[in-house]
Amino acid sequence: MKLYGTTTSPFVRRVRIVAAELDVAYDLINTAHDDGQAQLRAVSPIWKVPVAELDGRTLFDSRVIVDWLTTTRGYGPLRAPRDRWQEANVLNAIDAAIESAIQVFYLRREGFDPMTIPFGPRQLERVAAIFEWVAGELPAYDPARGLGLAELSLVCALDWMDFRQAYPTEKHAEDFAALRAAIGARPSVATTRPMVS
Ligand SMILES: N[C@@H](CCC(=O)N[C@@H](CS)C(=O)NCC(=O)O)C(=O)O
Repeated sequence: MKLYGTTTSPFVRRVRIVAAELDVAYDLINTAHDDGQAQLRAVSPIWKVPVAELDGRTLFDSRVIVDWLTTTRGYGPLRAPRDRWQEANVLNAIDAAIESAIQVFYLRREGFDPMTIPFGPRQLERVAAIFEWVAGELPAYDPARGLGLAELSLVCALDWMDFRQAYPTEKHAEDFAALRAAIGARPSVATTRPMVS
C-alpha cells in the first residue's frame, strides 16, 4: 500500500495501526514535506491525509481505508464490531473530538489564540462532552476479546492531543488510563506514537 500521510496525524496513525495488525506493508509518502504534499495534491482534491493507493484504488479518508482493509483482508487479530451502528456512532464522536481539537491547534499554530473568542472554548467543551459520552459506550478493555477500532481510534486521539497539547486529556484519566496503558504496549501502537519527521 502507498500511504500518503504524516507521522503526527491521528487519522493516519489509525490506518498504520490497522495495516500493522493485518500485516499489510506500506510505504509512507510524508506529506509534511513539500514533495510529499505535492504528491498528495496530485491524487486527492481534498488535500487531507490519509490517502491510500492499494488494490488499484485510490481511497480518501481513514475510515474508508480501514473499511477497505478489513473488508478485503478480514479483521485478523482485531475485534470485529459487535454492533456496527453503535461503533459508527463512537467513531463519529471520536472524529468530531479530533476535528475540534485540530481547529484549536491549527489556529494556535498560526499565532492566533482561539480561546479569546467563543469558538475556542466551545471546541474544547465539545471534546470533553464527547469523551465523557465515549467512556460510557466502551466496555472495559479485555485483551482476550481483542482490540476494536473504537478503542484504537480513541487512543490515537488522546495521544495526539497530548502530543500537541491541544486538550488536557488528564481530565479523563479515570476513564481511559487503563485502556491507554494496555493498548499502548501493543507493538502496532507503540511504534506509531506521534512524532515529527
Ligand atoms: N475524515 C478524515 C480527516 C482527515 C484529516 O483531517 N486529516 C488532517 C491531518 S490530521 C489533514 O490532513 N489536515 C490538513 C488540512 O486541514 O489542511 C479522515 O478520517 O481521514
